[in-house]
Amino acid sequence: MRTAFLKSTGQIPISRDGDLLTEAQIFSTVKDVLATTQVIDIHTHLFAPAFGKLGLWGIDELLTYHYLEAEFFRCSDTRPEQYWSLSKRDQADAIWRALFVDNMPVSEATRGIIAVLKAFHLPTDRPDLAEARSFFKAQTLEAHIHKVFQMAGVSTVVMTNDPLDPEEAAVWLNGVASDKQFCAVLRLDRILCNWTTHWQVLAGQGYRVDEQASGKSGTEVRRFLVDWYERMQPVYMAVSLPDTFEYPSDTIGNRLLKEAVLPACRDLEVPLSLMIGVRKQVNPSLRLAGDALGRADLRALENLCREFPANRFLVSVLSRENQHELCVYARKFSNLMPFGCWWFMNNPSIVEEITRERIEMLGTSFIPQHSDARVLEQVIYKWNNTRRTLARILSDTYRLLSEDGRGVTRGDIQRDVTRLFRSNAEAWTGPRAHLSDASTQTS
Ligand code: RAT
Ligand code: ZN
Repeated sequence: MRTAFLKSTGQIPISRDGDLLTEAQIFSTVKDVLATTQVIDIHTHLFAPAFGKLGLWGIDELLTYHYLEAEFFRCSDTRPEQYWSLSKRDQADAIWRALFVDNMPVSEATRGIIAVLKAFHLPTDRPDLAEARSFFKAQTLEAHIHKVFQMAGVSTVVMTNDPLDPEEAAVWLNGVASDKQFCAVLRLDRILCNWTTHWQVLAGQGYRVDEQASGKSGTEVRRFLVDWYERMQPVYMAVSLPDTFEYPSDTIGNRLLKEAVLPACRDLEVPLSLMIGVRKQVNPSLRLAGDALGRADLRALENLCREFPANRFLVSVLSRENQHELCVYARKFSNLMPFGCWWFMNNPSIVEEITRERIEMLGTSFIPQHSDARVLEQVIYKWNNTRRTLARILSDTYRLLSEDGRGVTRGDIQRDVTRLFRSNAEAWTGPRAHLSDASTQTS
C-alpha cells in the first residue's frame, strides 16, 4: 500500500512500497518501469484521423522527414530544386538510396527509420522499398494509430494546431469531435511572429484589428483567442520564437503577447509554451530543413516569469548553450516548466547531458522529453530512444542515491517515472481530466 510522503525527522523512516533494490537490480527495474509507463507526448505535429491528409504516416512520409532531407543534401548530388520537383515517392526512393543503401544509416534520424522498419518486422537492408510500401498500404489508419501508440508506449499526443492555417482552420470550423488520444494546442506563430502578413485573416473573420496592432487590436486578438480556445479546447497555447527574442521591447509581437496572449492564457488557466532559439530559413532552398538555431538571451524569459506570476510558461530552448541557464531560471521561478530536448537537441549524447543536468538541478520537476513527431510511426523510435537514454541516467542517479544512504524501491522509481512521463504534464496543461483519461501503464 502506498503511504503518504512524510518529511523525515531522522527518527521515523519514510514508509515506502516494496523492498529496497540491490545495485544489481536497479538498472533492470528502471528499464522495466520505463517500458511499462505510458507517456504523454507533450509536443508533436501529429493529427487525429479527423484531420485527414494533415496527418502524416507511412514509409514515404517517414523518409521525407525534414531531418533526413537535410542529411540527404549532404551526400547526394541532387540539388534542392531538382529534389523538390520530384514526387513524394521518388523523393523517398532518392533518400533511401543515398542514406540507407549508399551509406550506413548511423545518424540519429536514419537509425530511427531502421528501428521503425524492424518494429514492423520489415527488412532494413533492401535496395528498394517495395515490402515496406505494401505493408503500410495494407493498414487502416485508426487501427494503425492504436498499434503504433501501443508499440511506442504513448497514451496521448499533443498536436500543434494553427488557427491561421487555412486547411486546418477549415476542419475546425466544420466541427471536429474531440479525440482522447490527440489533445489540441493553439499555436500562435503567425500572430506573434508574423502579424503584418496575417492580420487580415483575423480582420476577414470580423475582428477589429489593424496592421500596426494598434487601437482595439489587442482586445480583439484576445477575443479571437478565447473563441478559438472554445473551439479547440487546447491544453496550452504555443509559439516558437527566434534566438533574437527580447522582452520587453517595443514590437508588435510583444504588444500582442502582453495585451492579448498572456491575459487570455491567465484567464483560461492554460500555460503558454515558449520554444526559443530558432533561426528560420538560413538556407531557404532547403525549405523546412532550412532552419538553424542560435543562442538566445534568456533574460527575456526571466522578465516574463517575473512580470507575469499568474501565467505559467512551458519552455524548451533550442541551443545547447541555453540549457543550463534554463535550469537556473526554473529554480528561480515556479511558474516555469522546462520541457523536452528540442529538435537539434534530440540526440542521445545531448539528451543525456541535458537530462542529467536537469535531474541534478531540478529533481523530477521537469518534463524530460517530447517527440516532435511529424510522422506517426516516429513515436516508436523517438520514445524508444528516450527510454534507452533515461534508463542509464535514472539508474545512475538511484545508484548514487543508494550509495549515499537512501535505498530505493520499485515504488519510488515508479513514482518518479510517472511524474516525468505523465503527472508533470498533467499538472501543467489545460483541462487535466482530458490528458488523464488514458491509463498510466502499458500493461
Ligand atoms: O522539430 C521540428 O520538426 C521543427 O521543424 C519545428 O516544427 C519545431 O519543432 C516547432 O514546433 O516549431
Ligand atoms: Zn515542433
